Amino acid sequence: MSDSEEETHEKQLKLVFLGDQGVGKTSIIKRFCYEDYTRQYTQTIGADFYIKRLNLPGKNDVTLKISDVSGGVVLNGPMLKNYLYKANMVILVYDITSNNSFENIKIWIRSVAEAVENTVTCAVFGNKSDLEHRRAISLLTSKKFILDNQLYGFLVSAKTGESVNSSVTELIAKHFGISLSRVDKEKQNHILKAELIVPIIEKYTENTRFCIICNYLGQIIPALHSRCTRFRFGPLSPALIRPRLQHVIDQEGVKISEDGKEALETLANGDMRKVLNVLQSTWLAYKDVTEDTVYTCVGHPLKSDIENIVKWLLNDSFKKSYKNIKELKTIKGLALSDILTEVHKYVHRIEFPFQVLTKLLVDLAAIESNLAAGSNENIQLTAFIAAFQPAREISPPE
Ligand SMILES: Nc1nc2c(ncn2[C@@H]2O[C@H](COP(=O)(O)OP(=O)(O)OP(=O)(O)O)[C@@H](O)[C@H]2O)c(=O)[nH]1
Ligand SMILES: [Mg+2]
Repeated sequence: MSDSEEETHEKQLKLVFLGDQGVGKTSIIKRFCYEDYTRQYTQTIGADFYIKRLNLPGKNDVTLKISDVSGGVVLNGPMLKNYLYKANMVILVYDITSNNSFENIKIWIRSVAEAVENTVTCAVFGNKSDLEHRRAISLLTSKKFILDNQLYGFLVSAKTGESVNSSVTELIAKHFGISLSRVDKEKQNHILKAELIVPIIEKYTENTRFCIICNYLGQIIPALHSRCTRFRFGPLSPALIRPRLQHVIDQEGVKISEDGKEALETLANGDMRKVLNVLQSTWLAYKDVTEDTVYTCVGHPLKSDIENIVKWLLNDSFKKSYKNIKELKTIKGLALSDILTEVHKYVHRIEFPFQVLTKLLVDLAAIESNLAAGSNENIQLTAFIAAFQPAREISPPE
């Protein structure tokens, strides 16, 4: 191969992020790809996919295909195998303030070993290093675990951005046998501050118009706001999503039912990327896209699941409701937050006395807020069942 061919040679790498729910996988990826961070927890449904190009020393351009797999993925199911298909590297993430998430890394490692056919490089990221005062896993314990299992280990914070870029870049460089100098490593942790953009805009204002594409407008400093005209792009309406979805279905020859299309639109909430991601995942797993397979694929409760849950909540004893819901959650890999969202919609269709309904809605809102803050799912499940007790006592419906 000539030098010039070597220079233009593109490297590719598939990188998969795994770990318990809420440990910060999506946050790390967004920090790495977009220098973006939000405190709001939005659970990943199924998996999201990202592409990032990385320029490594020696004119080595790497295209990273990053899969962000939901912590709720069923460990022994076909989906994990699909997401890990042809993966080169797996980053297992735990939250340094959660002992459970660290303990579960062992289970994730076992599941990866069972799911992959090729060899993959595994690394472990201890996330939320900014919460050092709440650390639950000692440095010694994590170091020993990394050494015993011959893994790469890093401590990062998606919130502050500490070590996120440098750790991922170091891993990729190691994978391709490229060595990074100290200057290369420092470059990775560079964060472009809004304060730095203002002087640049002012310097070239005579002959240049700048266009800033961003999320979270509220985080842009006022000095930049005042120099900009704002255009907002909200979620797409179903009328815009449907023709594009149909186009993809026709081109790819996907077998899909009408309720399958509706399920995709409902789950995506106006995000076309989600529509296509979920379509692709469902088709890969089931080859037949229907409402049931879409919801099963992303671990979202089916309508019949919600009907059963409400029936248990309103008719069965506390103990039986808990047992049934817990079993359903485990078997189908459902998240309580998804169950709560769907039950909340369902509750509006039941005729409760006004005071009972308002109390129930306030209680459900409190549980939702607790879950978003990352509280214990089991405790919230008991609170969820308890919230329905007054409703049962006053008007036990059919
Ligand atoms: N303090 C702190 N909070 C973080 C950090 N990274 C993520 N979080 C918060 O943790 C919560 C969960 O983060 P996500 O990135 O959505 O978690 P995830 O692992 O993708 O969760 P699933 O999609 O459910 O599997 C969010 O509220 C984040 O703001 C961090 O480095 N420090
Ligand atoms: Mg996520």
